[in-house]
Amino acid sequence: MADVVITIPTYNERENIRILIGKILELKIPGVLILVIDDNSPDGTAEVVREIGKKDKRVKLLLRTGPRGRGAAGKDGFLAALKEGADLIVEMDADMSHDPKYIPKLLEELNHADMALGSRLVSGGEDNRKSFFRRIITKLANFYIHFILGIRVKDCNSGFRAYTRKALEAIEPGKIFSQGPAIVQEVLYRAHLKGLRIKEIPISFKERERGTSKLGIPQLWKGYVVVLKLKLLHWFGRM
Ligand SMILES: Nc1nc2c(ncn2[C@@H]2O[C@H](COP(=O)(O)OP(=O)(O)O)[C@@H](O)[C@H]2O)c(=O)[nH]1
Ligand SMILES: [Mg+2]
Repeated sequence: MADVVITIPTYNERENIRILIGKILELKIPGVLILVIDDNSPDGTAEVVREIGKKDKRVKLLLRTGPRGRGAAGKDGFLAALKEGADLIVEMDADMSHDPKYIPKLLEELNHADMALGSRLVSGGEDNRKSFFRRIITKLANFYIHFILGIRVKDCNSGFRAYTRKALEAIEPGKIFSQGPAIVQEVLYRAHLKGLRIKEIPISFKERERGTSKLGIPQLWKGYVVVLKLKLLHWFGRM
């Protein structure tokens, strides 16, 4: 039984995952379990995690072998975290964009909120990515999500989040349908519809240090369509 489960979806993150796990363990979070959900990455990410897990029971691999997807992996991670008996659940990327030093702060916020997220767009937060295009896309996407879904969170696309068990149960992870990166918006909308208290804490969002991004233009475009779909599903009473 773990108190805090940190879920990390991975696809070809062999170079990042060992370093990230080391940094999280250094935080010495009581009752922590790091759960890496890997989609059978061709670069052998899973072997690295399995090997660490053999020596350290605080690290566990959840290997997926079906069709890959950030959403499918995220959903499995949430369900597994609840099964592990987690009181608090964190989700984060493996590529060092989400600095683990913020984890204790996110967890602390759960004393006053149902959900806490690392935000680039609140005062004190920053987006340090080099690509002007990516930074502007993030801002436009937020504008669009605020307008369509009526969510007041400033950084709706942040995938660095912490949940109380109750909050995650309210979101009903078993019902998540997004197979890809749109899970980030879907989960936030589910949280919004449930009236969860969401707190943003400023983070400095870094460029990924190693490996390559899996989010290209087609996924970005699909993300915009999914936001509309979420609204329509809500209108038709399906969400
Ligand atoms: N399990 C799994 N993880 C994925 C998949 N696609 C992306 N990820 C992970 O999701 C996180 C965010 O992906 P990333 O490529 O950094 O997206 P970006 O930050 O938007 O460019 C990283 O930890 C990725 O390894 C996938 O298909 N399956
Ligand atoms: Mg990334």
